[in-house]
Amino acid sequence: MAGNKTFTMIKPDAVENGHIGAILEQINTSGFRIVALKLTQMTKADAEEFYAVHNERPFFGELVEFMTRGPIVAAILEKENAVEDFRTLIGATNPADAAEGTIRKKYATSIGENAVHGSDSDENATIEGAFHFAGREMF
Ligand code: RTP
Ligand code: MG
Repeated sequence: MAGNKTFTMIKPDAVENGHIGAILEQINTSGFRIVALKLTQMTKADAEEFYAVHNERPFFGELVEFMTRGPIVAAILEKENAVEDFRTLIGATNPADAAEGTIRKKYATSIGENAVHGSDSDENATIEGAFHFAGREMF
């Protein structure tokens, strides 16, 4: 079943701009089932751990600042081919390069503040889901 799940966050920019409802609607109508869902805020330590893979990158400090400045919506989603299909649904990291109709094209403001996260592998989907949710919060 791990191959059928992905993990997402609606990032602080999209929450601030009032896009939670529209983004969840697009996720649902695109065939993803919500397995786990909550509004939460990451601490600096949480964000540094979650994004540890990027800790040598020049944008790391900015990324941690951004991801901790307000609440996010964390969710686990289920669908066949979930990881790849969800990354198609959200579009390119930079909204300027994102395809028409994608979530980032519609709601992201910049390469850094790009509205949503999507896991990049089945393995990371499992790790990231477990980072945010206890077993009893997954349905
Ligand atoms: P994500 O992990 O959030 O789904 O995004 P992604 O795979 O498309 O992009 P990734 O390379 O994993 O980068 C993670 C997040 O870091 C921020 N970023 N800022 N200022 C910059 O040049 C820059 N590059 C990346 C973005 O928030 C990106 O989503
Ligand atoms: Mg990534």
